[in-house]
Amino acid sequence: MKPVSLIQFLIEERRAGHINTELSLLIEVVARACKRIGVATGKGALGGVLGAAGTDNVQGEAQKKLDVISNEILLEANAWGGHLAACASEEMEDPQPIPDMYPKGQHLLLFDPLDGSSNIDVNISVGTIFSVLRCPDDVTEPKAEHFLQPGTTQLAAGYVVYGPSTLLVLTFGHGTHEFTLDREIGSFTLSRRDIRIPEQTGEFAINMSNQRHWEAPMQRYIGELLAGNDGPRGRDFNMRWVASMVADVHRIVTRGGVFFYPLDAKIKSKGGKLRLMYEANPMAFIVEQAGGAATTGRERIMEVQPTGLHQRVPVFLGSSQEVEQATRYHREADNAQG
Ligand code: AFP
Repeated sequence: MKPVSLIQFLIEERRAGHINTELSLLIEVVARACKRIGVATGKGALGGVLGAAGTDNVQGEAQKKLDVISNEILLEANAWGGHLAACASEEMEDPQPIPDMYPKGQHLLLFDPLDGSSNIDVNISVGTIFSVLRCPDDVTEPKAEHFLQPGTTQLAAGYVVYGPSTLLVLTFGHGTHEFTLDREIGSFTLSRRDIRIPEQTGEFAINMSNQRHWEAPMQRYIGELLAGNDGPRGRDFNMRWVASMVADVHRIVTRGGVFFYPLDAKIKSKGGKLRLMYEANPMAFIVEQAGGAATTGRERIMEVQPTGLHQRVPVFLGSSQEVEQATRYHREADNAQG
């Protein structure tokens, strides 16, 4: 098969009427910025980019040097790109307007510039996650409220995983597709079109160290997986946890599986651990477009009406049979409590 570059693929999507020119050019800018982030993360200690930045982000988390570097690379690339009205990041409290000296576009971009950054110093895969929304027509200076659109309104979503190879996984709502960075020519090339996540799986991902803090339906569901062949599920399940959402989700997009970051007593007051706008929504769009499912344990993630730019939600995503079973246990428990 003749290799298909990302640029060719974007032109095909435009010709198919799935995206407009501005959106395809925006994705090119984001992909190019992620190539630069890949180079920076790849340098590691030799580039002096490991370790803490000495600052905290809006969530009160200690920032890694590469969190700050990746954020700046994405802001800079998208500022002059001319396809955005504004962007928002995990690393910034408020949306970043496009400087007046640059042309503005009709899109809003949200991103987690370096997800899993607590793993960067131990050389485990990390990634960039992004989501694209339309800027409301009558808005010239977007504020946080203009980003608060449910996941169903996303025009595009994607992640780049910086691992042994650098991969871009992307959806515009017409399937989910994977591109591998050809480091010799420096361009992303289509490596899998129309990815399908198997409905059934024998592999789950969750931070087991939080078990005692989970709600009863989560205890029940995971308890049954751990009981395996000797329990009501009648088959064994294996566990994986990288603690980089991008890496855990990419494993599921590649061979199936189910990922959970449920509500627990420790994070209940925050509403969850993972952020809705630039982690849960884009991953839900990608997974659903690959035939999987994504809920908060109670409702479809992409139907959650956002109330805050950095809002957190519980996340259940992956192979549909397991997401539906775990969600059913939570709904049954809620109904039983009346
Ligand atoms: P960092 O970006 O701070 O490393 O957090 C990573 C993350 O947001 C997500 O990528 C992981 O799935 C999750 O947190 C890991 O959480 P635990 O540290 O509780 O395992």
